[in-house]
Amino acid sequence: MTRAFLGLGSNMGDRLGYLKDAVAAIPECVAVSGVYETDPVGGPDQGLYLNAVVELDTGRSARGLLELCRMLEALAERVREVRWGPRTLDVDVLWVDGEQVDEPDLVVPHPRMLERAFVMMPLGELAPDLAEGWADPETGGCRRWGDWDELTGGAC
Ligand code: PH2
Ligand code: MG
Ligand code: MG
Repeated sequence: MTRAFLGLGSNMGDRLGYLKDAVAAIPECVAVSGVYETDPVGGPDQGLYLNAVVELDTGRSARGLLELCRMLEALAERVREVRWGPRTLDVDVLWVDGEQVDEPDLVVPHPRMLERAFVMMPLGELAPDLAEGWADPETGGCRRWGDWDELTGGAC
């Protein structure tokens, strides 16, 4: 079994509800970070995101995790329109211990995670080893909303 991390984001509809449903549908979930409310980075004018990171203890490869991410997004009836546009749910493979992938549809570790406070702040709660040395230049638009357990009743 391998330690892996997925990043979750939502900025449409019942944002916390989408995060909750996704976490509940990840069988190998072992921990969830706090939930952060974050300014949108890139893309068109759009609403604030809720972001969180989930830790898994999994037998799936990075490729298998990408399939899980797509399944979770389909559960949230995500419609792909503009790149980096508003979405009910985005789930990205951030990191898989011991695995590196560089393919057209999948790059792991996630190629932009170090630029994104909305990834590194929640990731740092679960994996200080992966966030060590990372410092957000501006603590850019990323506010901790609350603990997962308090907000959701602890589903994971
Ligand atoms: N995801 C993006 C683009 N911009 N901004 C925030 N705050 N949170 C996100 O999850 C996010 C984003 C592309 O996946
Ligand atoms: Mg993303
Ligand atoms: Mg994505």
